[in-house]
Amino acid sequence: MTSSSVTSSSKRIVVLTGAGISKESGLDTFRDADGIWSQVSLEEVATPEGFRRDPVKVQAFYNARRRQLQDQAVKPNLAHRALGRLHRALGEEMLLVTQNIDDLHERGGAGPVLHMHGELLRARCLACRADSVWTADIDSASRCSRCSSTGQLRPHVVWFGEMPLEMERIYGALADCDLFVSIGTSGNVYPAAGFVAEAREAGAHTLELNLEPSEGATLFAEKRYGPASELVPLWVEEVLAETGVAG
Ligand code: BJW
Repeated sequence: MTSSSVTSSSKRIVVLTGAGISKESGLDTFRDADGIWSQVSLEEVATPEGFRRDPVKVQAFYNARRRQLQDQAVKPNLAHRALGRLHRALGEEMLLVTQNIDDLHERGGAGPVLHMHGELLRARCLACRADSVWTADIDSASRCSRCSSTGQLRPHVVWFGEMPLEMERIYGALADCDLFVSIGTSGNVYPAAGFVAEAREAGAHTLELNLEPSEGATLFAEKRYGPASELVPLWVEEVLAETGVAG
């Protein structure tokens, strides 16, 4: 990260977000009582083995979520918008890492966003390995826009047992940050659940913003609990006031 865009009191910030930040936009979380894993089996829809066993079922699961994401009713909420404002103000001093595959951070004004578990609006070709923008359903007749193979597209998402994206860049930023903030994630899924320990090791202040204490709550130096749409805008105001950067 460079220090060109902020004042001398600036901090290098890594923000990690999870499904909780998109809950108030109408997207289900995974592990809450009414969450996605209470409706479908994780092993069947979020593993490479599940995809090999029943690709039609897995494509249907992601096709439905892709359609829902593009529904007019699903919009960035106040938390996404506040992070967008912060990201624009801090520029490269802030790395926004999300486990979410939705595009609500981008629509809320943030960017570039590091989607460590992939993106719902992209498809990956098993033949040429390229990923490209994909907003329609994927089925056995879908054709790769790069190599023209048919029936080779899968959702561009990271399933259990697969390597999350851009890990080197994330660990580099964690080793070099002054502040690590985790928002709306239960801390059940690694490697993301281990980021707080990396940031502590680097001497960073650590803050959890979540509806309730996460699995790793005791590792955070500071914690605030409540809905993201309330906590995040307040925290962003504090950071902008501290750094003296106009939001
Ligand atoms: C609100 C709110 C509101 C509600 N406001 N908050 C140790 C080290 C390394 C790996 C492992 C390890 N132990 C085990 C593993 C393997 C495995 C793993 O973690 N398993 C666990 C179950 C134990 N991990 C993997 O396989 C990963 N790959 C991997 O590890 O590669 C090797 C590697 C090793 C070492 C270094 C680097 C790599 C891949 C994980 C892939 C996860 N994929 C999914 C699905 C795909 C995308 C999709 O379909 O959407 O990603 S699973 C699912 O969980 C999804 C999410 O991104 C992820 C995290 O969930 P999240 O966001 O935390 O959601 P919830 O529902 O759990 O929590 C929501 C929270 O919000 C709750 O706390 C609520 O209270 C809160 N909330 N409303 C604020 N309004």
